[in-house]
Amino acid sequence: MKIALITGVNGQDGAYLAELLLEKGYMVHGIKRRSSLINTHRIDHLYQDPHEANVRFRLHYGDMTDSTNLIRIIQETQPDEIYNLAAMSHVKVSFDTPEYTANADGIGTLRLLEAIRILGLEKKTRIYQASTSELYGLVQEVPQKETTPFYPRSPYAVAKLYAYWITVNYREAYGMYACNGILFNHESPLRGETFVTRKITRAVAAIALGLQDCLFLGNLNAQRDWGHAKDYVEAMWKILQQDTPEDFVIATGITTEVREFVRMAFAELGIVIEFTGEGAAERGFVATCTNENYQLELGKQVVAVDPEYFRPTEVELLIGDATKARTRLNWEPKYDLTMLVKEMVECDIKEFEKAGKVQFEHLIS
Ligand code: NDP
Ligand code: GDR
Repeated sequence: MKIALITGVNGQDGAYLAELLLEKGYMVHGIKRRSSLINTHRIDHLYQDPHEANVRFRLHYGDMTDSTNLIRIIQETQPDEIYNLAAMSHVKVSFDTPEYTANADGIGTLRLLEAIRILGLEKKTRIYQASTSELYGLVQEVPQKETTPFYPRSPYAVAKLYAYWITVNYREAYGMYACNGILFNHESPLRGETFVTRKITRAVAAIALGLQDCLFLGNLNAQRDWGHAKDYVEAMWKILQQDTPEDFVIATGITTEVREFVRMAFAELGIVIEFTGEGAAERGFVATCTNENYQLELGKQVVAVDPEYFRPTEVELLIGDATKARTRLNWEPKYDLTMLVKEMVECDIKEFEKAGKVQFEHLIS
């Protein structure tokens, strides 16, 4: 049985990857941080009672800022594959916590690579590094591929740049099987609520259900190449199954404005939005609402720009060329953006309805 270790196992990608590897018959170890409230809801369905026989999913407390902890977990678990997904992954927040971001996202990757070396596992353990399209930052070439020069635009991206190159360096210096997956934005119903897609689909559901008035957003002009996290974790696995370690871009090749994502999400519920104004004065109004389940007043303002969400330096355009992954890994995304938006909006509607029902039951019992 192959053994995998996933850092950031309770994040969006960690949850989908753990599920995939368990389906493939792996023993899966995951590292999660201690938190004051339980935050394992994304992986609770995978939980196995450690007291039972043949357990194939185990969680370990750990942190990317603690070398001793990482060395001990790797020594105990002896993984064939490590997927380094743990990171302070919010670009805007990285401007508020730049030093911590460098430590966890940059030096954290070095700590894992060094742990493998210290334990003499260079020839046994393969490692996947969660690199990002944010490395491309200020546009140098369109579409962006493996050979496109990097120009990071945030403390997050700069930390990930270090992680990218230290992974390449350990591969070249010590012959380790260490790879970067340069993944473009990928979303799902499990996406954190403060990333723009999930913030939008949650707000659209809440507005339609009469639980929220207005959705406040930052830069509506930004363009992103959005895929589905389920497709992208499959690419991570494929990257570690090749004969030789290499880096791959994973993307759909289609880019869409934030504004258009907003339109698509409302349209999913039969609500047509019209935008007026420009920059910080831009607003979205309900033009028509054909879904009789949602009683939205025509002309109601449901979107507004709040400059609070602008970033000191922005990444305006991302569009990836995943030809290498398509040809060498035989990787192909199964979801398109329409399917993704539909799944996210439907899940958020269900979540609010479920929460409402629980509240109601609570009131009458
Ligand atoms: P999430 O933010 O959903 O998950 C990040 C995970 O890392 C969480 O489990 C978090 O734990 C954990 N983590 C954060 N800091 C530490 C730390 N110091 N020590 C241990 N664990 C930590 O991110 P995603 O799942 O979306 O992304 C996975 C990885 O891929 C990240 O590295 C991200 O930067 C990268 N990436 C993501 C892309 C995307 O579009 N989703 C695209 C390209 C790259 P906790 O829950 O406790 O905060
Ligand atoms: P990103 O994702 O920065 O691309 O990083 P995010 O969803 O945060 O932003 C995408 C674009 O939307 C614009 N935007 C807003 N963003 C947020 N979060 N909130 C808003 O209100 C808002 N309004 C407009 C942003 O300015 C940006 O242009 C994600 C993360 O998952 C990273 O970890 C990963 O490396 C990259 O994707 C690829």
